[in-house]
Amino acid sequence: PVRKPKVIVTRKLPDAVETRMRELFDTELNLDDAPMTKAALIDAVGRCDVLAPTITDEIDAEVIAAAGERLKLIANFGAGVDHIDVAAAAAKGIGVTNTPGVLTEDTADLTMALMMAVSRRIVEGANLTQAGGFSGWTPTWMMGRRLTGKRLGIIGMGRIGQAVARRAKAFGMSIHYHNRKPVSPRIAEELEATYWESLDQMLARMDIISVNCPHTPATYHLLSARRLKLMQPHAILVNTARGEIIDEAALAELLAANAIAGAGLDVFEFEPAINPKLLKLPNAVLLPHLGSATVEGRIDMGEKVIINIKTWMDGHRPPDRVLPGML
Ligand code: 8YV
Repeated sequence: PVRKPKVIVTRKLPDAVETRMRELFDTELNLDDAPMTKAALIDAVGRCDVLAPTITDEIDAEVIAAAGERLKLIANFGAGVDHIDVAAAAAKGIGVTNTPGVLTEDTADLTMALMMAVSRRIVEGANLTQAGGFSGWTPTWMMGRRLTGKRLGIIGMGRIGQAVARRAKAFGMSIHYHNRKPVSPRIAEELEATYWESLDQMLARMDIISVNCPHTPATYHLLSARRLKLMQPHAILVNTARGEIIDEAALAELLAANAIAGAGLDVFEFEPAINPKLLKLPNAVLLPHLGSATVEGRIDMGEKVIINIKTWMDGHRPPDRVLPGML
């Protein structure tokens, strides 16, 4: 019989996923569910065929250098792979896969939820009401801003960006986007989306900005202090991608000064640490990285990890291979 590959899973995954992995592979689970230390990761890559990490594992060049002969695949549980040095892995002949597609709709839903929460002051209103602060309706009570008819500028028009666009279109918003290149004419027509080659120009004209691009060296601090200042004072910024894409300290300053009206953030530059200024702002809605956090989504992500490992095991190219320089 063929030896089952040794798979080390770095975090607690949904039970159904862990059960299936145990059936298929010689699976080692991380039972205490704490993020792995660097030393634990270095130990793990030295004695497995496949590592199944998550965003909380920094698989840098040092970890890759410690990989043993056996390590052939890093099957990430998640779409973003900015915590993995994909080029260093490729140089050692180690493949990297991710889980795109299955978290698209959930992340787009959460993007809309943040947009609505900020524009309609939902968290502020809910907190006030539960604290017993609803003292009676008045015509000017807690007015927010309408989404219908507003201009949404999407940064990064991949799967998630397009799913946000579809939802926003149904809300009666007009769709604008900045991307490395325009989407296909068919998609542009379906979404009635306007392409902005210049991010600066788009930022200056939008009512809402949604960040939906991956974090790469090219997008690190893409929304720098200078660019954030181009946004209109009534504009709202939503980020369900990666914190590193925005200069978080600069954003906190601008929100505090009401130079940007509000922000809905699911991700942070130094996650899980959050700029303390943001924590105190009434115009910021902050979530603990929940983009793909649905029961269904997390099971689907686990299934993708399994399919990628199994395909590789069977001697084929895994469907979700990430290549250096691809993102
Ligand atoms: C995950 C994510 O929660 O897929 C991603 O890129 O950010 C989230 O869906 C996380 O990455 C899991 O590793």
